Amino acid sequence: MKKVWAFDLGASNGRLMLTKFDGERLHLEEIHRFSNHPVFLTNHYYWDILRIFQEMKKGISKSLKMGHKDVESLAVDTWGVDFGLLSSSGELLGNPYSYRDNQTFQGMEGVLKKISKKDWFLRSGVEPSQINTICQLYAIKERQPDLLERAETLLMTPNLINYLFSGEKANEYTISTSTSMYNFGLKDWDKELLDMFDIPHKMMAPVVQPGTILGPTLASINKELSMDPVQVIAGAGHDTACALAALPIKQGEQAAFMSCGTWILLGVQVKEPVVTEDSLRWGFTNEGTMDGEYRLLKNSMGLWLIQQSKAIWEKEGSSISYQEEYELVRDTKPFQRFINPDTTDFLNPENMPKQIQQYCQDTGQTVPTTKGEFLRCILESLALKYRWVLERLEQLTGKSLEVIHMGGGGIQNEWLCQFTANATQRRVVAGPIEVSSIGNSIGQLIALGQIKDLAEAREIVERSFTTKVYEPENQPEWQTAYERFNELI
Ligand code: LRH
Repeated sequence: MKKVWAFDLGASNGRLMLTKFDGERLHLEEIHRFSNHPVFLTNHYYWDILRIFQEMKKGISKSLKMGHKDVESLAVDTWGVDFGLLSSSGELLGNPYSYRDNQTFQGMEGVLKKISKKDWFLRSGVEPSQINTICQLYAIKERQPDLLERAETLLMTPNLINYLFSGEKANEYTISTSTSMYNFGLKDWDKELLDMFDIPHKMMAPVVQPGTILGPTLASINKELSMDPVQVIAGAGHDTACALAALPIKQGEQAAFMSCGTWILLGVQVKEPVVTEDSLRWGFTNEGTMDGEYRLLKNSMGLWLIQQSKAIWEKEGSSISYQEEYELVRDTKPFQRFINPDTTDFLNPENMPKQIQQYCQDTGQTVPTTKGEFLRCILESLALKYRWVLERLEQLTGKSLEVIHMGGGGIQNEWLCQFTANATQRRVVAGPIEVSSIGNSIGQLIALGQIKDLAEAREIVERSFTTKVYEPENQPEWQTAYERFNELI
């Protein structure tokens, strides 16, 4: 029985899973879960990386106390685009910023003064968007040039944590492709682009392939946690790459994948990046997969809209449970109003429900007032947007996509799954929930020689976890709704 620790850090919580592989099946056990939200201070949003690391160590201690002493390795996957900077003595320079910080808007304006959206996309395959690493770096350079002058190494978030565990500085391929600074043609950091923005090449720690074994945990960590060293593996560092690796897509199946969390990423795996006028115009992105191919996908707003609405309701003293949320959606009249979930208005507003009301008012629709109306409006709009994305994915790849594999925490929202099936008129196969942790574990088990490749890994996932199928229903109503939604966006 092989055992590995998978740390999966999301933009609302982080967790440590112990994964056991008996040669046939994967067995996942949640060891530790902690909340993780950007912290607002001095007018900026930061990640509390020290607390995150502390919680990760707490997770290991818990696991050891539970008797898991023969764990082989650990790997970390996180959300994309963010990073930490290290000084020449290898110490962390400040708290990493969150991509939701406002500075990225100015950063994007600056970036676009130097490079056109088209050139940006042609080089990186990544949708020009203010959340990308390049915009953040630009903004930091403008606001506090001394920080970048002092920075000797830039490590993407999962790689920063790998470094804290192992002392090894390396950026992993899948997460590096989320930055806009990785050139998919060169298969390396884009030195010309870095020059354009005065970013020293040597600051960018080298890119290593998913599954690179970085080395054992540091002696100081082993001592602090009273543990035997384990191997630190740069599995797939990007949570979305992990999610795709762990969806039970069969070989030859005409399937789209959907990784459902704070963001929802809907896409297909392709052999080469799809970098065309259309993919640029429609806002698609090409990021790396665990097996060195590409994820052609759209970064869409996901459960963030609901999470942020619920946060406001909680502040107002009227929080709702998941069961109440389910009933409110069930009992609310459908198709009254829609939003385009992917406008920057919804990226980080102070008050999400108010922002939704504003949008409805500006677009001449009735304004939602009850919780049920907000929730229905969000969920229906998300599902309709996924149809929009799916149709364009079919056009871009020339393939008809017959089934959607959904995974991630978001699939616990049954309305999201059913509405997606209804809006797209495709069968939805939902599961597993913990796709990123499973993908993370698969990356480690491939690196350790326990699993041959992703095809074998997906068969193992299929044997190990249950899925739920949602068949499409109510076709005519969703068709009319889609026509209205299309006019709106
Ligand atoms: C989802 C995700 C997504 C984007 C965003 C910043 O967690 O990784 O793929 O990169 O975070």
